[in-house]
Amino acid sequence: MRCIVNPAQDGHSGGLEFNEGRLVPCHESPERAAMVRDAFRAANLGPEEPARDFGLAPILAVHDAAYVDFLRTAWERWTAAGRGGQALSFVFAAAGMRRDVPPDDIDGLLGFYGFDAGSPIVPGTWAAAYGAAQSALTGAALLGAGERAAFALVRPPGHHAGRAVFGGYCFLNNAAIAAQALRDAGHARVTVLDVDYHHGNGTQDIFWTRGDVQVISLHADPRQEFPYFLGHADEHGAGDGLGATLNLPLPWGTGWTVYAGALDTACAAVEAFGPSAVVVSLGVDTWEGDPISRFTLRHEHFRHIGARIQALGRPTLFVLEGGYAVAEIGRNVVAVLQGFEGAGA
Ligand code: OKP
Ligand code: ZN
Repeated sequence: MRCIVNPAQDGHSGGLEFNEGRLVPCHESPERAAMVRDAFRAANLGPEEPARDFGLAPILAVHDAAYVDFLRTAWERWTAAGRGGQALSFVFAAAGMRRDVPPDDIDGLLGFYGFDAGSPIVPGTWAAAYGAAQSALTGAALLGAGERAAFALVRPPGHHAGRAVFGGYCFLNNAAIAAQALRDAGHARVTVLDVDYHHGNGTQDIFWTRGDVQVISLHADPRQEFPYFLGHADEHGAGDGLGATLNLPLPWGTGWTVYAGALDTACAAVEAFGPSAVVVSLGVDTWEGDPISRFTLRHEHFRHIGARIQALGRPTLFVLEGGYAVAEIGRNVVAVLQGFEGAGA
């Protein structure tokens, strides 16, 4: 399978996130992508392919125009306010406050559009997020050209980014943008299957009322884990989308046996929905040694995840999400792709 790469992604770098009471270097770093690329090369999984540029239209098909405008100009506004360093929210529009009047001030805007203090905007953020979305779109185009599978090696990740919200290291929802592009290319039903450790709240938000895009997420229970305020089992979608959202929250400490059962439940739901393409939000922060997560999957289990997804028998686009054990992220991602390809089982 081909691996879509885009050097623009490396420009989102050097930020600090607010973590356990201190500012620390962002867990989500350019080295992650370099490690995955090296592992993909070493495994001889296929050629690398540069991202093509599909412009803003496919991004605006899932994101709010004013939000995209904010992201595009946030760094400019930050420097115009005399700031350097990085732009990070310190105030948020919580329950009981107004959401209908966007502030003019950059600090207010950061809190209006952001939902956490862990997603700094730096000079290269917009170009990187835009580049990642273009990589995902290139992957969708490869499926359109008849490829059975493709891998978009993207960062920053996307699944926490909603229609008009950033957070959880995510700015543009790469998987959702690709899923919508597949819809627009003629796939009547598309599934986004999210196996990242964290709930894909942004993807759920984007397709909440849509019956044509199924959103399934296996993740740490939001009672215990980020993003805390979405991802419960009783969320099923609304309107035309009722029944097209499936959340499978799992407790801290979840290992392969329980995880595999939930993955079977997820895959049965995919079969029942009957999509003609699947987009996988591929996070490997479910690994036992991940520094910010608390599942206990072992390296060999990632191959099983890939094999189970392959058994769905649908054109599949893998889009990278999380995984913060930098030294291990490459081999864990590659194990999923090898499991899918049935290589060296
Ligand atoms: C993004 B993706 C840990 C802070 C965690 C947010 C995690 C975002 C994960 N103390 N902050 O889903 O992998
Ligand atoms: Zn994650």
